[in-house]
Amino acid sequence: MMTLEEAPPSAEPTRLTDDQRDRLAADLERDGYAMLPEKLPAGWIQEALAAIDRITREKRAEDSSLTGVKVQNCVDADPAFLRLMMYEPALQLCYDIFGPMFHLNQSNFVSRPRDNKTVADFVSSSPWHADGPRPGLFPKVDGAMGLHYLKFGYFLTDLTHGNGGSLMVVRGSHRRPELDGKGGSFRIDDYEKNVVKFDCEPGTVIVFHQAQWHAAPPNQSETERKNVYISYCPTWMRPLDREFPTEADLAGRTDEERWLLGEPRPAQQWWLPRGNDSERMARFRRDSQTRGPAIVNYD
Ligand SMILES: O=C(O)CCC(=O)C(=O)O
Repeated sequence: MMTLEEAPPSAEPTRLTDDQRDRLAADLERDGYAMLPEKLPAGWIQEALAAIDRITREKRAEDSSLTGVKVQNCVDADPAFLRLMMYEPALQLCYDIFGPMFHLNQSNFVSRPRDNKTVADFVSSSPWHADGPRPGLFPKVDGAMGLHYLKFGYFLTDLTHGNGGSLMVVRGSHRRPELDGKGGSFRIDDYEKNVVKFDCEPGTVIVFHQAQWHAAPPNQSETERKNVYISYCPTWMRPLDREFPTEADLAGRTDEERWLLGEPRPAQQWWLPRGNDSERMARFRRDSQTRGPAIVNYD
């Protein structure tokens, strides 16, 4: 396997082609998840790892009992995560699914060493669930869970050794009620043939539907597992784990970052675009669309 140092120095991610977008959309529709065709550029991985290591060190210095560290809303914690929020292939897929009116729903990182804890608290490990909160109570569309947000997992450390606590999903489960309504009597063995485990290389990006059943077992390896999750939802949905920023918070942000972070605006403008709102994310349109007029016109 290629090490991070040996990886070609690709400064920026490669834009998805329209064919790749079609394939990813089909994978998402059928399976509820997809693996993006390219890994994160090596420089992006290194920058995110440096940020995770710095913050994790600080947290452990404040509380020496900490093993795993999880930081919610990490885009506010270091520019490396803000850069991940702008990952072009992710924003292209969001544009395909939500159109121009989407924004940041959630961001977090987890640094997970082997800690021999058995509690599935989303820090040491994560139990089987669909994302919520209380996703079973979300409105259904044609009997199935609608797509409320799209979640991207950025796996920054090696998981190919197989016992690092890799993300697992149940293929196709986004079309079923949460854990088939079994609650405490749910047994993953009943779904064995559809369980997919991402024992992946550093830089792998997995996208999944929020209704996808997923879990991550404890890390039983010597390699601390470090990853970032970033999700996006339509602008009419309130973000899950963050408040909207003030103008002062947004100082120095680009136009696209301001849009994704949720710049202050009149109430109705969260529902329908006004002025050039539907152009703010225009560069994430399909190549076939960028040559023509905007496809969404609400006026
Ligand atoms: O631990 C993991 O990788 C899964 C995290 C998770 O299930 C979640 O954030 O909802």
